[in-house]
Amino acid sequence: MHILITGGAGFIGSNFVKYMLSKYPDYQFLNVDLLTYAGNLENLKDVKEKANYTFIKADICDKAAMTKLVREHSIDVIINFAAESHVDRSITNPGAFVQTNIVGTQVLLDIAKEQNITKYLQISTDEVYGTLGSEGYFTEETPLQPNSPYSSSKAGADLLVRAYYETYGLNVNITRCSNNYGPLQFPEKLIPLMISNALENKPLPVYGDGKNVRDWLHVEDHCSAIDLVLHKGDAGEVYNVGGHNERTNIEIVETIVEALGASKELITFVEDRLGHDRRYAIDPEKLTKKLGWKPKYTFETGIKETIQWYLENREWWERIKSGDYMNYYQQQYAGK
Ligand code: NAD
Ligand code: TDX
Repeated sequence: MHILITGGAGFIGSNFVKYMLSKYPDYQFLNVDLLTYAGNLENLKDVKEKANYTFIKADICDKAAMTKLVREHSIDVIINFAAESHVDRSITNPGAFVQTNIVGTQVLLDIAKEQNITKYLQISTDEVYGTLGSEGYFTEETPLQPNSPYSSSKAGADLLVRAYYETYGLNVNITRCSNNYGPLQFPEKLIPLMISNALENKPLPVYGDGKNVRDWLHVEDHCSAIDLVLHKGDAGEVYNVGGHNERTNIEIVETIVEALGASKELITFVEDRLGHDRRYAIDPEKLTKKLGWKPKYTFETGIKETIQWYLENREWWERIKSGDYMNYYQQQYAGK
């Protein structure tokens, strides 16, 4: 297989590139990433010399550039991770989300159709389903009711993927996973933000009452799910990915504080996120029963290993936090 991975310098994409390179030495991988604030080639320094791996900087919205790359590298599969991914940023700047997440997906779908791509795999999110009350789970049949500009743009992309299957018969799959955590996650997201702030003895900003629930998935378990869908997914199907690890945000923050021996006094309740979804929880039965997926991590083992990774890779996140990210960070938390 000749696989195009877009957004492969980001958190999940770079974990996936490494996972696939070690599992499939006979496949060819082309990683295309625009290297926005979230893209970091340092994530891939261990694999950059591999003969079956190429990185090229490009924008998925640039049809001419992307078509040329797909042709030159004889691509037969596209896996689209590239996105603007942070909900808080989508609240302050929705335009960038519409551009990359919707227009970028449509450009890739057109290329897939025109260049006879054999499989197009869209990496989506459980956030397209909206929010749950205290009971129930998202299944693949749950209606799409996205609430943030981010999740709306991901839902828009999912609908285009569906349309290219129904209208043109393109062989597509969509995966919708819950919140990922693990090594190489950009420290604007809850878990790496809390770990790194605790290590720097900085306040730990918890939105609202801290009782919003997220369903946590280790990034390596997400990678194994994508691998299965890539090889065994039925055409046109959606697969939810989640490991039944629901936790309130305050539980997560307290777990981190305890593991690091940090002071509980750092926990600071701040103004809530606008339109903050209350609870996400995935029913992964289709993936487990039909494709035989089984997560390797429990939340307890995964969070322990993840905290250890951030302890051992302090320079990685310190470099990010001291750069451009600081401007955004100061703006985001100003007055909170
Ligand atoms: P990320 O923000 O860490 O990485 C996104 C990558 O896409 C970056 O490397 C960035 O440079 C690249 N990119 C952005 N715009 C681009 C463009 N126009 N052209 C090419 N590359 C571009 O995000 P992530 O957390 O790794 O998420 C990856 C995918 O998984 C996204 O589609 C996201 O919606 C989805 N997802 C993430 C989570 C999560 O918990 N992180 C959960 C569910 C779904
Ligand atoms: O400082 C914070 N304080 C806080 O209480 C931050 C950054 C977050 N939170 C809360 C908001 C959420 O309830 O923690 C929860 C998790 O927040 P994020 O890490 O921003 O993730 P979330 O908004 O749930 O979205 C993530 O999961 C689904 C990813 O960023 C998305 O890309 C993915 O689709």
